[in-house]
Amino acid sequence: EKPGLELAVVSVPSYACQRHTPLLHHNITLTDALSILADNAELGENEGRGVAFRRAAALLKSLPQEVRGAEQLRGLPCLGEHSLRVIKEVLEDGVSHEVETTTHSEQFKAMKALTGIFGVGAKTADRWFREGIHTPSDLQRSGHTLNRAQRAGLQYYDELNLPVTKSEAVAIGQIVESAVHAVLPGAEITLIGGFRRGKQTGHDVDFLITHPDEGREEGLMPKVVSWLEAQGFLLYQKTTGNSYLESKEGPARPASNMDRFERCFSIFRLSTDNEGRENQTGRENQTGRENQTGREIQTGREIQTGREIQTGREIQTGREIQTGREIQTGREIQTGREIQKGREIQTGDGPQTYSPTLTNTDPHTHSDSPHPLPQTLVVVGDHAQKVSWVLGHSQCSGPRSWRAVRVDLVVSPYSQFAFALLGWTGSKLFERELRRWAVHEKAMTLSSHALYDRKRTQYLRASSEEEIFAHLGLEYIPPCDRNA
Ligand code: 8DG
Ligand code: MN
Ligand code: MN
Repeated sequence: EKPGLELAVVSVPSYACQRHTPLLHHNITLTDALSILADNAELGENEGRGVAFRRAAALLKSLPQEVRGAEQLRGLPCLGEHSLRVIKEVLEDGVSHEVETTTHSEQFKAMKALTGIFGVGAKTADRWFREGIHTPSDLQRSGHTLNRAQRAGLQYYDELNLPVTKSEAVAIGQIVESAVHAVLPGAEITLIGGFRRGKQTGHDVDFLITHPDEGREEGLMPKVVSWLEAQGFLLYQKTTGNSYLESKEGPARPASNMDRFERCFSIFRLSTDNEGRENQTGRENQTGRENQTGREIQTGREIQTGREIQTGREIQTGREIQTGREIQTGREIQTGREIQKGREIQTGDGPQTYSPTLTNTDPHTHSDSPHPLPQTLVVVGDHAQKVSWVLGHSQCSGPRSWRAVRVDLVVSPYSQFAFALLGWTGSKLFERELRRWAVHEKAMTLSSHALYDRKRTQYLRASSEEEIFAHLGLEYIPPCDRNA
């Protein structure tokens, strides 16, 4: 009668890094509910509670089939009392009261909207919320002094909350490759983060850069950034130097989960039409750029012709397709960010346009109404400048042929490459579980730099991810199965 009752007797290991967790799984309704509660806990700076919900969700993601009844969950690890209660409610009633209350709460909606601004964390968002600032437009109007990251975050709010597609990631990869090879021939560039795990969309694009001759990679990031800046590819960048060598802590005792590689948080300016792509920078008279672009035009970007972007129809369709599923499942408050988190099935290779026009751009309310929000429509007089962030550009001068994309670059010495690769491929929970496994089960300390064996008091070398899993006594889990 109930297929899958045998789930109860299947033994499931309790660390996510011991399990295969594919991108597509069988319990989306349940994991969506739990992930909203995890988000809410994290926004309330209750990290422990957040992790508990994330672990429960990850367990469900790893199950070979759909859970139909709570009795199937008996004997499974990672399901705390609270998570179990939520799961049972969803199984029985289709929804969880707590999840519904959360998604409709003013505070949750505001915190999601504000932390959706690049450069804004939970603490800052909470402070603003308590001052009555609930949306990016409230913030814009407030006249608050913002740092450089936040100003860029506000300016490109809409675009940065639209999923980055795989083909956009590929195009960015070609630009990064050009930059890196221009300043350091022989350097190797690897796509990391969610795209390496097989996601079709992401909230950003992550790259790891190294060079086989150890030492050649030193000081690489500022050169790459200068090159990119000179070519007009960067809308924002913040580079931080390698602090690993100077650090007194040593890799065995990292101060936090943050690593100390040379890295760059950036916002790229990516051309979105064929004309622009012929010289990616959008600067008309660049020379010698033909070889960089010849291939990009062929990368399945047919729907991105300038014409289509200019027609309001296409743009609106794009948004509707991206949000359609959320509407169906009553997940009104879900934003572009959510869509990126494991909802790739729906977005797929869908429209890659963004909205440069006055469509409804508040990600938290747009599916409540198919009509544009008044706040984004009032572009008259003094308001014109203030709402210009909604348009993603400073002048209301019509459509443009590029979009902003968040890009993370990391440089690692060759000898640490495998650790950096493992540490930056994610998912975040998978990484966390790897480190927890290392400490609690193996008395080892794992970071994105090294693996330290505390019993043998020595570092364990590895030149591949497989070797690291082996050192840890774990079965090798390929990137596509690290979607915990
Ligand atoms: P998304 O962008 O598609 O939403 O997903 P993602 O690619 O998995 O998330 P991400 O936020 O881009 O993070 C990618 C991986 O990088 C993830 O495993 C977490 C890891 N990571 C950071 N910051 C740091 C850091 O400072 N140190 C280390 N070691 N890892 C980090 O995001
Ligand atoms: Mn990413
Ligand atoms: Mn990232």
